[in-house]
Amino acid sequence: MLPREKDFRSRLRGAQVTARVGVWLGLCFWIAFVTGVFSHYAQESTGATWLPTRPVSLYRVTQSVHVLVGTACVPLLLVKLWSVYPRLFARPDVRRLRATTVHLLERVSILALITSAIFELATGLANVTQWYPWSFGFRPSHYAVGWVATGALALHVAVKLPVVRSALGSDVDAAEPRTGSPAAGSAPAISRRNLLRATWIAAGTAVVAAAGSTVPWLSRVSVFAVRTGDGPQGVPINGTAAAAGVRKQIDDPSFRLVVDGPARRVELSRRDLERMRQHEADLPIACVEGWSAVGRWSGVRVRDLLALVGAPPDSRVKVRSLQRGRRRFDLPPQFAADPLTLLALGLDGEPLSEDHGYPCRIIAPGRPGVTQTKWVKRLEVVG
Ligand SMILES: Nc1nc2c(c(=O)[nH]1)N[C@H]1C(S)=C(S)[C@@H](COP(=O)(O)O)O[C@H]1N2
Ligand SMILES: [Mo]
Repeated sequence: MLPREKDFRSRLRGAQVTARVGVWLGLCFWIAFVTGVFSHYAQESTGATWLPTRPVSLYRVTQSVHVLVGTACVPLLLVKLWSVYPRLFARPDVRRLRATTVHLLERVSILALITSAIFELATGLANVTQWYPWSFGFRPSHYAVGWVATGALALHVAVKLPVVRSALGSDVDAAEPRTGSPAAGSAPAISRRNLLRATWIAAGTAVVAAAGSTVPWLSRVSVFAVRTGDGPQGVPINGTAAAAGVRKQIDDPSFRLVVDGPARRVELSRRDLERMRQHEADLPIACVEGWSAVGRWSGVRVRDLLALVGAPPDSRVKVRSLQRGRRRFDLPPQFAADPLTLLALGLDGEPLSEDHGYPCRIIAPGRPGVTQTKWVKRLEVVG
């Protein structure tokens, strides 16, 4: 037989705990939503014309925050679900139609909230560890379900506001604020206050354990950090040249970069590119997965290449990689014109390694890592 709500007698559960954990959980979800929508639009294939080029670490900061608040949500959500799950077994009085209807409606909204929240955390975590055990696209689904979760959350907050208010106003270890009952049942082994402390510590530990992917001095203690800044030339790599199937082409001495503009079209060997005026830029690679690392890139300004083919600096540039079937990420005008946007030939004083995009790759300030195309073969001015 199914248990009933009153069969769960732990005094550790209570609206005081649920509300306090819920406030933090709601805040983290909201921050994750805002930074997530930003990240989604910053990755538009045709290039986000609204995206500022400064600060250069803009996406690094927003995406680290996104992944870290998401990580904090895992222990918070577990404690919150634990604190309310006896309510799953509450049964409405079916003789009262209205109460039953309200009960069912509330249950449906809670179901949407819980499933979407679990979906977001599970797919997000899997993405951070680069584990894609599903066949649907991560980004569109994570984005769409983010809206479901945020909508369900707004409804939930509105419905629960009176309970939350009264629970936050009463002492954590006091009896239930609404019923005022002295909460019968066995004395808990720890107080609610200590349960909350343990929850904050768990959330903080999860964040510190993951933050090393993006905060260098934390990398030694960050056991969950997948990327730690070790990789060729001090910058991690996401996909190798071998995995991208480009090794043969990048070793080919007849490689020519094609730049296609309104006045002419030029073909440049790596040698030709090296003979052009070289510039340096300290810029981060900041991956959607939450890791990031700064490199000292050197190479040719994209706007100098545009000048070669008679295009104004603020042109929109289509970027093509040697890698077949790779999604395209154009350079919108503000990035093409930026003096820090390079067609990089070197990293950390050495020629670019194969896995970092040899013979040449795009590096632009403030953009998502995924848009920093490696193994570039063609730049085409499209407007
Ligand atoms: N052609 C190509 N460019 C690419 C990728 C890729 O798979 N293929 N990965 C992107 C992603 S997701 C990131 S985060 C950065 C990683 O850059 P790095 O490998 O030089 O660190 O490159 C981007 N450029
Ligand atoms: Mo990435």
